[in-house]
Amino acid sequence: MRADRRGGPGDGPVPRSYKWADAGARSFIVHRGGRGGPRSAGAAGLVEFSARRVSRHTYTYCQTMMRALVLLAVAAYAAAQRELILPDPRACANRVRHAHEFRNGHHYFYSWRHRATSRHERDWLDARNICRKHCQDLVSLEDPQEARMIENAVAQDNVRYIWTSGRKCDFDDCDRPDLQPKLINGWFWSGSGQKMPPSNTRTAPNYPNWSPTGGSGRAQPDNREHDEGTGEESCVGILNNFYGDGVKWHDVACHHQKPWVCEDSDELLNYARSTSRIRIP
Ligand SMILES: [Ca+2]
Repeated sequence: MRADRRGGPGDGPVPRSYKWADAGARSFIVHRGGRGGPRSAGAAGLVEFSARRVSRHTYTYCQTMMRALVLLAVAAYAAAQRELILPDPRACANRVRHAHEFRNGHHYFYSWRHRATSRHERDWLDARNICRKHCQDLVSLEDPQEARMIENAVAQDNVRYIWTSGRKCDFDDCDRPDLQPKLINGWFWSGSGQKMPPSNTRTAPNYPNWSPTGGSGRAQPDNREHDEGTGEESCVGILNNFYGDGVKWHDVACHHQKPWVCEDSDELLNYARSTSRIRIP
């Protein structure tokens, strides 16, 4: 089933490259920019030189144009470098807290329940940064109760899909034996840094709640886009019955745009409180 070609997992590939920076500067490939997303880092590939003989004037002109194109490519590449941001203490103090969802000392934020973001969808890194500005991060589902809380909200509000902070460790420094194979043992919650249980096991009913199916009919995570040559499915979304499978977890390419859920980050709250005189609740 390829219903995921419209806005969901699996949008068409336009190779881009940008910096992954939640644990240091790293590069990884994404396949579509989109709003607020990475911009062309491959523009240098557009620069081609004809082998035919040219006049000195034309040669100089071409040299100038090539320099300009290379500069444009460098500028585009620089613009494409995206990193995680530090929190803004004032934004932290004024963060929207959906108070009825207060758990283990953490407030949560549902993008579709807040008027200003109710229609917004962002790629995974942009969504993280929106959360981080407010001393939160994308939600981490470290136990079945928290997972049910978020999954129930997705179902009740009839939200098509959302981002979590789930991430596959498939960048530099992820070659530890205990993280192999990555599709089974390489998953962690980037919001809290906690490792997930192996994706092929269940520690409680429907936890972890990976879908038994997906775009190619295989159990998740399946890294389907990798097999199709269009990228890596390195981020974890919750999809609402997208494949007739109920509200389930899917590995999805990080450039896709989705609503999101933020959760208070103790680390970012402590940082903002220690570096600002603003009172942050
Ligand atoms: Ca998948």
